[in-house]
Amino acid sequence: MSQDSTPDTQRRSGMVALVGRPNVGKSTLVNALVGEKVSIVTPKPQTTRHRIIGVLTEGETQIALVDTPGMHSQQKTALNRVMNETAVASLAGIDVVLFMVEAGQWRDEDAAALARLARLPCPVGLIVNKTDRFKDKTELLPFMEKASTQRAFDFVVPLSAQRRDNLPALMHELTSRMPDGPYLFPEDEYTDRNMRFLAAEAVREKLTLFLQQELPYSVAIEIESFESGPEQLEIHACIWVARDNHKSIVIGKGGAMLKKIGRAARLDLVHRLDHRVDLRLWVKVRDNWIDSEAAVRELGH
Ligand SMILES: Nc1nc2c(ncn2[C@@H]2O[C@H](COP(=O)(O)OP(=O)(O)OP(=O)(O)O)[C@@H](O)[C@H]2O)c(=O)[nH]1
Ligand SMILES: [Mg+2]
Repeated sequence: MSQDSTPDTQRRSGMVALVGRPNVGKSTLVNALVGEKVSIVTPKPQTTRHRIIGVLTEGETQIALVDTPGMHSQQKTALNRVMNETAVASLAGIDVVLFMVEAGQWRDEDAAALARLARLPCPVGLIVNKTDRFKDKTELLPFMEKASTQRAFDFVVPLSAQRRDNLPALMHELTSRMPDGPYLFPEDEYTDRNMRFLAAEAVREKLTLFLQQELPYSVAIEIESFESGPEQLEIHACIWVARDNHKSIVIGKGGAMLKKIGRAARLDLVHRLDHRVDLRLWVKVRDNWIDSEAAVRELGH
């Protein structure tokens, strides 16, 4: 029995994984359901690199939402491969899988991601996200028809994660499928990740937002120290880049870009951690780290 008066026998608790190709809105949905910023979101594909759990406890049900890196066909670098492996490995021990696509778009990469779910023993629901892009919802019907016949899905929910539209319909589908049992996480926790991880991800989010093109894909953040002083959190983070010329781009003219990234990440962290934060950033080069599996794993992937 847990600390409050509800016996575990009346509770339900389970794991729900979100999968799909990059950029369809998986992390946005996890954040919308949990009501906290669990996972970083950017307009660029391949933003999420880790398996991150967002925890939602409501009524007598706890749902652990597992955000995964978008499954992609590109396997060029060791980092690409490790991200795909992470997505597939995240499906072990899952009670329900949500396969997400973008309203109106069925690409080869969606088909490839769905093929990877072929032998899953658990229920798989189809989530058609970004329905806000269709003013007239009847225009969505042919797409819904096409997407929902790509597999014998257990349920289909169209929604807008960004506008929080139709989330109750999804909650209804999930809650009824959660097995009986005690909570997997403490009720007051909303993620399995610690503050160090959230700090590193805040820096990576700003970097991805502010830097152009390919560069964000070859950057990793390492928290070198994280200390809680009487006044504020002291965070020292190293930005690892893969080439010498990347270093000068991240630093920017007179250090302007690094300052911009640091300021935005710091404000984010102050807001999320409800604490004063002193964030110091360094940029270091580790030649072609994204091509070395050892380096990819060493840098936290
Ligand atoms: N219009 C619209 N945009 C959305 C919606 N949900 C997410 N987006 C946008 O889609 C982009 C990608 O969102 P993410 O949540 O990072 O997508 P993801 O599937 O986690 O991407 P990866 O981590 O790269 O696999 C961002 O610009 C979001 O703001 C939605 O419901 N409507
Ligand atoms: Mg994501």
